[in-house]
Amino acid sequence: MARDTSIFAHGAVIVPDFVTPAEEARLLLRIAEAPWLPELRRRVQHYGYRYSYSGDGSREPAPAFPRWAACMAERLRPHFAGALPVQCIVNEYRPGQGIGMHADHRQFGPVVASLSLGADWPMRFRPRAARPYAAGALPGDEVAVLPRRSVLVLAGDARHRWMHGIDRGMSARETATRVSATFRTLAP
Ligand SMILES: O=C(O)CCC(=O)C(=O)O
Repeated sequence: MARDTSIFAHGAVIVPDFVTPAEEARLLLRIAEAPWLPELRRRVQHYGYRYSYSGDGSREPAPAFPRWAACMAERLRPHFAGALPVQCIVNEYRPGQGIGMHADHRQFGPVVASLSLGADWPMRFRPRAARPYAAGALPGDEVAVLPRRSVLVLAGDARHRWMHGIDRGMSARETATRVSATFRTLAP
């Protein structure tokens, strides 16, 4: 992928080792003991505000951030230009599970930051231009491995003009479970 067409030249950054192995283990324990929402093909937890997957732009209140999420939100502030993230989705991906190509709703703020836990997993990135929602590989897609304990920060064009997703074919080759916690502010 030519450097100037990469999402990493347009506002995406991977911050390695954002949490230590001991913190990762504690976070996974805290997350595992909380209730999961079973409404998708993967298990999720929503905090602060519920994210509407139908794309209707609704923003219903959700349970308050648990202590671990409040600590992570505080630690992520510098990546949000000092703003405190107020919405978090935890996603659990088992091998063969994924998340469709999407860009986050515009009612959330200009930065999205996703903490990866449990396993290194690949994520697909795609400019929004042509056939943005197609599953599987398209020419021009970029795949990057998100290392466990890292944070992926999407800002600027990477947030609004690119899509991201994990396709199930790709994840079927994985052997371990990945858990992510994605943090957002609200749009002004
Ligand atoms: O799993 C991730 O890192 C990203 C999750 C995501 O894109 C979302 O919850 O909208």
